[in-house]
Amino acid sequence: MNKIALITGATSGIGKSTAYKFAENNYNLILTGRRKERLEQIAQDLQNSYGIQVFPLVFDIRNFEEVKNAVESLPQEWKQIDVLVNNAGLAAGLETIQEGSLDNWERMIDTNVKGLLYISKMIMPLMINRNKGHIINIGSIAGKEVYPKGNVYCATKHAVDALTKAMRIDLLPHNIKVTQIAPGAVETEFSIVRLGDEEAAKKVYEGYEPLHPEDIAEVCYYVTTLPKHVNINDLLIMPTAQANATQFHKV
Ligand code: NDP
Ligand code: 8X3
Repeated sequence: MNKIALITGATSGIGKSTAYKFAENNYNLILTGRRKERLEQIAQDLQNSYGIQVFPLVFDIRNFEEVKNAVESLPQEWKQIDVLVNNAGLAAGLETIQEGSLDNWERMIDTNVKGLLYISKMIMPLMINRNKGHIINIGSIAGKEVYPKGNVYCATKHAVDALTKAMRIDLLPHNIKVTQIAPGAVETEFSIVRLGDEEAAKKVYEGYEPLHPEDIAEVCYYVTTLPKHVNINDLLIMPTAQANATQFHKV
């Protein structure tokens, strides 16, 4: 029987590539996001291309009732979740902390921190019941360092870093692996969402080769392939042309 992975934020970028990587490796997939049409089109394509089954769940991860109803709507056989990829997330704005907007702060905290907690709260008991599972949290270089105008986004990713460590401790008796994958710059819709401007977003990746979402998907799958007794706790993955949060070699 195929294993099951639930990937949040699968309508785009890292989540979407991760869905293709797990599908290639015969996982059945629960894919989530708010954009229903995209999710259904991706689900159809994965089913046609890889002969796996996909269960799309459309919800806003910031709303616990929606998250709860969605997970409870899964048929029993779909609740045997082997891998949870906590990927849905975003940055909103790039402003000094004194100029930052409350609306942007709330979007980031509600999505990146509370959303990750909401979906985990629904899935952890299912894993505990089966005494197995693997949770992969997508952190960021922004969860390891703080950079100018990164303030609240960096704080949310530092929270992901802390929650990953906390999960590893509290889930220890339940045989559940917990891994953080923390990327540097990856070219996705991330900067379009952050800056609200496609031209400005394009410039973020000019003059060097950023990571591609497939690079992260590859590693995300790799960490699930290790023997039962081996867990990768934390991986910081950068473009070769990026040394840390702020230093790039651009030509
Ligand atoms: P994208 O914008 O391409 O993808 C973000 C995904 O998150 C989308 O599928 C989106 O789905 C989903 N999402 C956002 N808000 C919500 C919400 N409220 N409810 C449900 N789903 C939501 O960006 P990336 O692929 O780059 O981002 C994925 C993760 O990687 C994020 O956690 C990001 O912080 C992290 N990251 C990104 C880096 C980068 O440079 N790109 C580097 C390091 C980490 P929809 O809009 O359909 O709801
Ligand atoms: C996204 C990468 O450097 O913009 O997490 O914070 S960065």
